[in-house]
Amino acid sequence: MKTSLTIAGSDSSGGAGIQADLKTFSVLGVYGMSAITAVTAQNTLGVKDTLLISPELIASQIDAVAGDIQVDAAKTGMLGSGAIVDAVEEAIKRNKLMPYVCDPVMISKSGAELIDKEAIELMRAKLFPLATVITPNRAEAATLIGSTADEIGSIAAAKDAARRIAGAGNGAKAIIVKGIAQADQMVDVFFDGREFYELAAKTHPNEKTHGSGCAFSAAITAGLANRLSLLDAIDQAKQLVNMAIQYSDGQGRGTAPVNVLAFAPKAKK
Ligand code: PXL
Repeated sequence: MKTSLTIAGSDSSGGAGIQADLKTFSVLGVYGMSAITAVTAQNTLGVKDTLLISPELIASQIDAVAGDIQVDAAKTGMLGSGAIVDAVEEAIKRNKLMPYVCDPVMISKSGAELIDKEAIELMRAKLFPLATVITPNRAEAATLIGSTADEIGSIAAAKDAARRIAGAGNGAKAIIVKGIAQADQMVDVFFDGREFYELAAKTHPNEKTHGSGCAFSAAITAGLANRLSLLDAIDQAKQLVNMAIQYSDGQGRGTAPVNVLAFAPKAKK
């Protein structure tokens, strides 16, 4: 069985973060492992409290796992602070974690800030160059180019942002900018450093999307662990998230979590 490691925050509601990642790994037949960067007290209505784990304990979780079990692919999600970004960069290099998917988590669906400004710049400088792909949504891509989400409202603007973030040699090797609404479609723009690809799926206006970004980057990670090409891993992740939103089970009184079990293989009759 292939394996994946997620380096991310815990979401007590089970919809996003570590919990979304492990569920997604499982649904794709991958053995999941975790290094927890933060504990959030959270439900579908919002983040009530957060504790960042010490950089030393985060590094020690990664070293413990990777020192024993082969890691076929890794991802990062919520990192929280510059000191954590530093520790994670060193641990990724020390343990040669590859392929590595960087989800540049900045703000929760409910609007809570999950990382500080200084750490965003460190993440760009230290983690993007190590990543196989980075997976910003529109708002995150906008932050990375000093723009606003509204200004990345078209495919052309998303391509421009992707080129600016991935370009310049020392940037990310590949990038997917998520969530460009076009008529009744949600389009993600993938740039592999040479060519652009547009991945579209019908929009589900139910807004049951808590954890969609985490499930997406986790699905890419599991796909890479299973030795899919990056484009095939992204394509599978898009289908998984699309079904997970469509078949959300509707938990909670706020933004309901996605349901990654919707992508589970169906038993043959
Ligand atoms: O979806 C981003 C995200 C990542 N990690 C944790 C979160 C969230 C959003 O709520 O709670 C721990």
